[in-house]
Amino acid sequence: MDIQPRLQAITRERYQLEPSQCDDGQLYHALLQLTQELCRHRAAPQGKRKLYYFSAEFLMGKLLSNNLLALGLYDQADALLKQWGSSLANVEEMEPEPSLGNGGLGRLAACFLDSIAALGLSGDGVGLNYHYGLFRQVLKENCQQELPNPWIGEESWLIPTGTTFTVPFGFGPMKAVLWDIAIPGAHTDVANRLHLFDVEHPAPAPESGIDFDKTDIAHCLTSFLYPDDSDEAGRLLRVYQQYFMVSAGAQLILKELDEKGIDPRQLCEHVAIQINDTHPSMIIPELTRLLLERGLSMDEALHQVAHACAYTNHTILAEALEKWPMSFLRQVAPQLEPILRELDRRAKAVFPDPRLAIIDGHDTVHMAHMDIHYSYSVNGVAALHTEILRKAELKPFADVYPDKFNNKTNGITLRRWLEACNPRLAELIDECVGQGWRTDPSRLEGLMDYAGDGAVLSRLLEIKSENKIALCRALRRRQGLRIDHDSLLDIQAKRLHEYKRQQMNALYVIRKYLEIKAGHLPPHPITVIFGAKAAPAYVMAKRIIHLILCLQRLIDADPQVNPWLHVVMVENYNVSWAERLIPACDLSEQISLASKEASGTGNMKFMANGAVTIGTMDGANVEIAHLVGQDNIYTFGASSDHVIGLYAHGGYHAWQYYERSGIKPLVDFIISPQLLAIGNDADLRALWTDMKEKDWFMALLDVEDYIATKDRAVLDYGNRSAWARKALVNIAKSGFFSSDRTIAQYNQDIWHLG
Ligand code: 26V
Repeated sequence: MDIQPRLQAITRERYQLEPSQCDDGQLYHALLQLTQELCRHRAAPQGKRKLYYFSAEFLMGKLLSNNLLALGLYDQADALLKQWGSSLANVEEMEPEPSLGNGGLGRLAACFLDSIAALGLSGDGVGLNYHYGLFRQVLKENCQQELPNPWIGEESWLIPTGTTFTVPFGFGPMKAVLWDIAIPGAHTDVANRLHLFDVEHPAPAPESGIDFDKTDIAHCLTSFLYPDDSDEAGRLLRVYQQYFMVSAGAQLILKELDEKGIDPRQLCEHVAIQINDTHPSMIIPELTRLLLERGLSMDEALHQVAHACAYTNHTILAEALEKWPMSFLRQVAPQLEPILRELDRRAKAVFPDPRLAIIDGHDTVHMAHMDIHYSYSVNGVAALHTEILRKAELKPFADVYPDKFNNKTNGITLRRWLEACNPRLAELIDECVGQGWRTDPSRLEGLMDYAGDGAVLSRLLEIKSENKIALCRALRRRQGLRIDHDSLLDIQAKRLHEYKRQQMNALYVIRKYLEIKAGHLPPHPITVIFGAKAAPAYVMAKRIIHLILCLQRLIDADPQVNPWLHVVMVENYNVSWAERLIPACDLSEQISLASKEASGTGNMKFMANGAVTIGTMDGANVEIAHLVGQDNIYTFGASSDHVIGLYAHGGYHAWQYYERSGIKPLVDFIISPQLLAIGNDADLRALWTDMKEKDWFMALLDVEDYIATKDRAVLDYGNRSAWARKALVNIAKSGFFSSDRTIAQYNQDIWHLG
């Protein structure tokens, strides 16, 4: 299809200008309109069963390039824009990034929508339309500050549907307004939808910061994703958000069934509901309630619900396994209480073991327990994670429901995370193995034939180098930083959490700093880059950011050190930053405490872009290591079994490790005069104390092994052709981590969409 005439007509109509006279903002809006028109003409996929993927987060990233790629118009649009004096890259700068997610779980949901559509499966997302998103991170005075992140302009990807539902809150009914985002499938002619529910009259952005009236449910329910839940009003608001999403979503499901003329007594034959972590769990009692209203008996309703719902667990961190006091639920949705009590009564009648209870002795409702009893599938997100769920975290459940438990190792869409973000690498792959990998990622394996091909390996290094230059340019433009693009780029980009151990990486930086000051230079310059947001109420995470920023300052100002070492904290790490960082990365940091990272998905993105991983045997790192082999990954650290044993027996004492001669000077440097001169005394001291006395995620247990392993990687990096070979093997083996494979497995084992 030739899009030039329509684009021309749009710019004439909108601006009375030819495309070549338009600025990038005008071109962006013209392309947005065109893309929306083309998506509108796409039909929904057909199937006996339709999937509803319920998630509190969909971390979509910018949509223009992705949608053009799916429509098969990417190259044509780019060529036209170049002809008109711009480019897709420039025009894309005009697009605000939708801010509907937080980290891995939300980005996974977005990759899944992309793959579901690309496989031509009938499946829509259901979530909330947050106006100010997570938050926008600003780095000021060596600290993170939070600002609203508005992304919905006059025109956006949101399509008004005219559909509304009434959500029956305890305080009275509230209207839920449905907006849609089209999800066109690549290599198909169908499109699914992301359904986002919103309040009728959203509140304006807070004047400063992200504080707002958490009790003003009617206007603020969709203001922010994960409002600060350190107080009761914040926690209640989260329950309001969750019930709003599932009540409106359940009504949407029943409306669509009605429109197809299907009796709700056959719901489970026509509907699959994937519950993405526990945030949407109230879909179970809510759908049950609505089916009872439609005349089904409790037995009939529960049969339908339990054969429609499937639950994915994304974390084993206890604090993220949600449980709500019944008093909260009663306040938000009193009509759920009798249903929840009945669900609990029935579960207890069959399984009296109190560990399996939905409602415990304190009248607290355990959402994951409800999900497991009333779903037909429970899955973990990587082989190790599922094994830990089965053998430890959820063992009592796996013992009574062995057949419900299954693994679905996460995946990423290579369309965004390779084709779009690293087009030169994609072209090189085309030249080697043909274009078939774009629809069948297992063909990336064909690259293994080039592991000894000097010409291909040097092309690979050239492409990496170009991507590094582009990243350094972006860092200079956006943050005024001067980074040596020839240095080894070592990147840790993910949410900030103690279990992910950015603090351990900071200890490596301190070690290098001290070595350089003592005259021991590394074999080549190293740049350690962090991208991370800390949850606003997570004090320790903010202190780790503070430490990193203080180190950045210290090193930047030291001419003895900065030719050899840099530390960079990227401001406001988001999908767009990830798309620049990942193609430029040499060494990918995946250093969580073994057993704590359910899967990780950044690890897969870095690998597919030819970064070599340094990582613990945790989450999907285990599968990566297995695929690429020990020569092509740097693994270190205690095993998950060992770590689980330490927690079980209280066998870890940070101070024993702190006293070691290789560790103490690094930890003590946190409160050195140099750092105290830059940073905040109380914060650095609190971090120091925590690290040597508590260190809940055992950074000191692994830090020596980590430093030795990383030093080995840094040394190996000097052998450029051997390093390029490692990169090539990583790319070749990354096909397994395509979310198309993951979704095909979900469909085959769980959804059966037909
Ligand atoms: C839970 C909570 C609860 C307290 C308030 C804030 C908050 C925010 C997020 C969550 C859920 C986090 C779960 C999550 O993101 N898990 C990640 O899921 C990825 C996709 O499966 C996986 O790759 C990561 O390893 C896992 O951490």
